Formats: sequence, structure tokens, C-alpha cells
Amino acid sequence: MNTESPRDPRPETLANLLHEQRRFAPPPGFAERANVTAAAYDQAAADREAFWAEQAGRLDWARRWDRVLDWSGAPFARWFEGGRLNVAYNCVDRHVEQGRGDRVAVHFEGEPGDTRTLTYAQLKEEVCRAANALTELGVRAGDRVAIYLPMIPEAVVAMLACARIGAPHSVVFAAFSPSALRSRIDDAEAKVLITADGYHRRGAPVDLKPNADAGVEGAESIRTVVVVRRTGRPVPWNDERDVWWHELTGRQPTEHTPEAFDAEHPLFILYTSGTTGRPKGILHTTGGYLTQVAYTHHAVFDLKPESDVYWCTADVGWVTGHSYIVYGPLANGATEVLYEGTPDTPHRGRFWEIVEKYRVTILYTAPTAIRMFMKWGEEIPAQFDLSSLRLIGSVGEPINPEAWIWYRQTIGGGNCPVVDTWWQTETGAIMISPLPGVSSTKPGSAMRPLPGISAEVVDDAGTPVPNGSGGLLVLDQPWPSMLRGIWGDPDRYRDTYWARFADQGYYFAGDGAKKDEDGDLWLLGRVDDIMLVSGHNISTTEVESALVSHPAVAEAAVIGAQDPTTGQRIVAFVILRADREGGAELVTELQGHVAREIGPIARPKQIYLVPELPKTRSGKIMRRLLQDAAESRALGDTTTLTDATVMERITGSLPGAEKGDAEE
Ligand code: 6R9
Repeated sequence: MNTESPRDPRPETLANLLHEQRRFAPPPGFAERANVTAAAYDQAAADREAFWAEQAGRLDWARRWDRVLDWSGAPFARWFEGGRLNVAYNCVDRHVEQGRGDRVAVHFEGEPGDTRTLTYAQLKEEVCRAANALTELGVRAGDRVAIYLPMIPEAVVAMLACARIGAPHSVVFAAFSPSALRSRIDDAEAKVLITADGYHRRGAPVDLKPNADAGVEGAESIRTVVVVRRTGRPVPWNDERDVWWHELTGRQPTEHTPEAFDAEHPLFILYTSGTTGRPKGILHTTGGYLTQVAYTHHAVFDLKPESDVYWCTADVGWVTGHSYIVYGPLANGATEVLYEGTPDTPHRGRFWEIVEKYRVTILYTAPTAIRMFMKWGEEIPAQFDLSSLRLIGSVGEPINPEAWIWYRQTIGGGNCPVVDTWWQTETGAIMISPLPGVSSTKPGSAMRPLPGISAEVVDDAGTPVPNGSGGLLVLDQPWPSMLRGIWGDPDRYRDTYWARFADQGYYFAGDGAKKDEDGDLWLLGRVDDIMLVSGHNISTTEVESALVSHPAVAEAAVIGAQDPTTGQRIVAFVILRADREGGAELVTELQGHVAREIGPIARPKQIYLVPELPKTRSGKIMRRLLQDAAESRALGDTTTLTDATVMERITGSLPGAEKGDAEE
């Protein structure tokens, strides 16, 4: 998220274009047993702070807070002032103490098919050993630890061990480059790096240690590199600096007394991969963060810890992995699946095989994955028994209505609530989402702010727009898991998030949204992506959703390219479903389809049929690069792309478009 972009073409509020009429009430039986009912909205509205204080009671506090919220230092919030707690104790020890040590915490599934099961009792031992190990290395409360690990149980253990000793962690995606690792280590001045020899991806071992070495080379703050053995392949080794995880933790006691930390003690720094600009170290703290991730995981996913098997497919290097693989589910005593690999290894049914194998009941994934599964075809999930699923969720991007419907029918069997959850690295936890036992959902809408959360859609002057109109999404009240700043840069924190509506004191999220006639919210993507065509604001999301509603289309990315007559012209990049053939006729048909769905003004001037789209590691489309390609400019920063060569394949398929040079 970034509001520093110079591109800001909106002289008026967004138009309200798409008309989606379908509604889905909670399935019979679900509502009666739902964790949260409609009363929560009223309760929170009556007294927001009392509501959050009650939710904080879901946690074990070593010392109760004196005051729920101190907002006098706005925009720097202090929640649960005076309270003290230990996050790892809350996520692990207390479940064991309450007699649930034998419950499975993590079902690990390696990509090659190896498995490992960790009960809460075993997780506690591992976390204690790791906490003792970090202490032996001289890590003290407040010291930063960088974690550069794949999706293996040690990633969860390492994060919890840091939390246990009060050492903020900074997790860096294992697929990020050495230079990305290095800049994050330097910015946080991390003392220790925890990494691995490698991991398994797309059927082959990938070495990680050489990247870690390149990343720490000359990094002055790093004293020790701890290396988890995952692939067993030979690794370069520095005797002065490197130590094996299994040797270091293996010699530690399995007991460790958790210390209680202040509610505002830093828990982690997470750098937003960002589609624009220099990465920002988003800072989260202890009590408010854990309260909101635990509450939202309970409310939105309706977790019944005794019977549910929960699976969030995100990577731990993304905020979704922090909040909804590690802290939220474990605080709630969940049993969850952790999968190392990709959805197409060794075959395109791997996700569904895992759902069937572990009888997964709650699945949380991203629109990018859902659209990929649509592209592959519904006969693949049809080969597996998905009847265990009872709730399915989505996060990361606007979910197009057709993808939502496909997800509900093909994966959810038509009887699971679908929760489209809007939030950000900065918000720490889910903010806008249906409540599965309450909301009558609309495909493509994240519906309403959760109980205790307040959001508005405003125009450029900060005035709320009426129902039926679009504008800018703002958060007008502080919330417990809000970011507490950008690491080391308070001015940038104010400028980026709070300057736009300084008079009103609103947090500006950077996203556009519309309120429909019922006041329900439809997220429209980044405002940087809004197009201005002949004086009309058109959101890329709406044109993309119109394209995806055509049976030939699996995925679409839309951008506004400069145009001498219309200001911007709409250019679409389209991926077809597996069984469809392209051609000039189809392009004309798609142009007509969009014009019919939205209106003639939204008709794309150009449509390119492409094999792939450029995406960040968390699956967000990088429209900026497509814009560069469409305007025949040299490509901007490509370092956050999953696959740096994808733009070559896309530009190679554009008639007449010159190929830009990727910057490193
Ligand atoms: C959790 C996460 C945040 C940005 C956010 C918005 C987009 C996320 C969304 C969504 C529409 C949803 N976004 N969830 N847009 N509907 N359900 O994704 O964090 O990586 O920081 O990205 O992602 O644009 O501002 P992060």
C-alpha cells in the first residue's frame, strides 16, 4: 500500500458501474451454531472500547490493562495500556496447561510428500528449545531477528520463539533475492538470521543458503546465522558465523519460562513487498495485535477448535501467514495444515488432495489461486472428496464475482459460506468481511466492517459518499491491530497514511471502494489503478470482473494507457481458460461483452491474449509493469515479481510493443 505515487488522476469520485444481484444467505444450520451473531455489531457500536476489552479477555494476561485505548498521541495508538502478556504463552503453553497438549497444532505436508505432525505439547517443547537457543546466542528482548525460511514448521517455531523472548522478528520471503534480504536486515539491524539449506519447489530442491550468505555478506548487525536442515544438500559454511538449528536447539532444555511483555512491546516488523517504492517496515505490537487476530479468526472463520481442520495457503513471509497461520489460529488452539509447495506439484490436484487427506474444514486462499484453478478446469477438483469443507475464504485482491461463484460452487459444493476478507499488512488483521453466520453475501463484496471496526467511503474532500457511489476507503477509528508506525521513520508513517485526510484524522488505505444501495462495500483495488477515460473514472477491477464473467476468460488485468484523445484508454491483458482458443473474433466478442456488462465507455480499446500476468509473491497483479509495456516504456522496478522473466513472455506476445529493459 502506498499513497506516495505521483499518479493520482481523480478529479471526481469513482463511477458506480457494475450490477451484481446475486445473494447467498448462510446455509441452514450454520447460523444457529455460528460463533458470532448479529448482536456483536450492536454491542460494538454501543461501546467500541468495551467490545475490544471483552475480546482481549480471550487472551491470558499476566497483568490486566489499566486503559483500553490511548489515542492522545495519534496517529500512534496505545492499546491495552499497562497490560502485560506473552504471545507464545498464549499461542502454545496455555493450551497445554488446559489439558490440550495432545491436540495437533500443525499437520505439515512437505512438497515431496513427507509429513510431520506437531501436537501443542511438541510445539511447546520446540518453541522452548528455540527460545533458549536464541538466548544462548545473546538475543535479548528488543533485539531484532531476521527469518528467511520456507514453509516448514521451523518457520512457525522460530517466530514463536522470538515472540517468547520479546525479540521482534522480520520475516523475509524465502523467494526474495539476497539484495531484498540485505536491505531488510540493514533497516532493522537484525542480530541473527534464521534460514535453511533449502526447500522443495516444483519437484526439485532449491538451495537457499547461498542466497542467505549473499544477503548477510558484510551486513554489520548480523552475528550468527542459524541454518535449518531441510533438503540435506551440501551448503557453503562459515565456521565463525554459522550454526545448525538442530545442533543449537538440540542441546537446549525443553522448558523455558515465558516473560510477560508490555502490551505495546514490538512483536514484529514486516516489510511490505509493495508494488511501488522503497519497502516500508510495518511495525506491529503485542496486545492489540493478538487480540484482533484471535477475535477475527474466531469470528470470520467460525473456528471450532475441537473439530475443525483449518488451512491457510499463504506463505509465512506475507502478513496473512503471520496473522492467519501463526498468531490467530494458534491463539485459538486450532489444528492447521502447513504446506511447503506449489498447487501443481506433482499434479494440479495437489490442494484438493490435501483437503481430502486431512479432511480440511476451513480453507483460506487468494483470488489469484482461485482464478488459476478456474483456468485449469473444474474436472480437477471434481476428482477429490471436498465434502469436509464448511467455510471458504479469500484475501489479497478483489475477487471477481465469477471467481467467487466458481469458488463457492466448485470448491465449496454450493453450501459453504464464502468470506471475502479485506485487510492489509498495515491493518494487521481482517477489517472488512462477512460474518459467515450472519451476512447474506454478495459475490465480489467484502460486505461490512467487522464489529468494532469502522470504515467509510469518502470523496476527495473527505465527505462520506451516499449509498450507490464510489470513493476512497478510509478507516475513521483506531483499531487494536493497527500498525504502530514504519520502523525508524515516523514522518513517513504520517505522510503515507495520515496526511491525505489530516483534518479528519482518517487513515487512508490507498484503495478505492463503492457503497452499494444497501451500504455494503465493494473494493475496487488501488486508487493508483483507477482509470480516467474521457473524463470518467473507471476502476480496473470492474472491467476485469466483466472480462472474467465471459466463459472464455480465466483471468484479466486491465490498465489505463495514455491516449491523445481520451486521456487514458483501456487496455486489457487476458488469460483464457484451458479449453479456449484465442483469435481476433474472440477479442471483438470480449470488447462487446464488456460494453454490454458495464457500458460502452468501459469497452477496452485493446485486448491482448497473454500466457501469464506479472504478479508479486503474494499474487497481486503488478499493473504498473503492464502499463509500462502498453506505453512502450522501459519497465520499472521488477524486483518484487515472482518470476522476473514473465514480462519478456508478455511483451513478446504484444504486437508492435517494444520490449523494455528490466531494471535490477
Ligand atoms: C492481507 C493483504 C493489501 C492490499 C489492500 C488491497 C488488496 C487485500 C483484499 C484486497 C480487495 C480484498 N486486498 N484483500 N482487495 N478485496 N479482500 O493482502 O495485505 O499484502 O498488505 O495488501 O491488498 O488493495 O490494500 P497486503
